[in-house]
Amino acid sequence: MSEHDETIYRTSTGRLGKLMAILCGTVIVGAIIFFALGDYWISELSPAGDTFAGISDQAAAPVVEQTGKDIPITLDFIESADFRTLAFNELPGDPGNNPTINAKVGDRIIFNILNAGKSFHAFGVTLDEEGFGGILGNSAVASPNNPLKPGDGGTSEFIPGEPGTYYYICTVPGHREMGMVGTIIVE
Ligand SMILES: [Cu+2]
Repeated sequence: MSEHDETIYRTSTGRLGKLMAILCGTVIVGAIIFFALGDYWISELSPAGDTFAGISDQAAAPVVEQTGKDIPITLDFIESADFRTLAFNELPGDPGNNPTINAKVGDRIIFNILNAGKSFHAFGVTLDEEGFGGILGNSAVASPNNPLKPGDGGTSEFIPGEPGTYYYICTVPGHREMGMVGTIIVE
């Protein structure tokens, strides 16, 4: 009895060709479907992407009953000579540095923002105690992706809907930590 008395199955060139044709056909058809619908696959962020980008399904904040009071605030982005300290209006230690804003629910705070520095900056109001996300309503002026160039400015407004402590910040990552943050106290 030899070692190889069982039938040994071998494929033929013809069968191998057929296999390759089926595999290639599957890949090509799959690629056509994938690329034809590419816009569908990528036009919406995944739930994880939404979370990362700070997009939520929650309904926009309920319309706030306005008090009719306007609070105009002028804020200039400024930098220390060595660029290590960033601030609004005045450097830390000087009167007028990062002024605290007091408002009541329904007041309209109107921001007049100017980049008086040499770096890029952007503006927004957030409830977050750290970081640069969670910018509320129409409070943003420019954005980290499209910031204010030196000398550029803009306006925005913020109507707080609930009492609490809010923060106005530079939304360029890192700038808040370097000092570009002020408090809005809403009663
Ligand atoms: Cu900044």
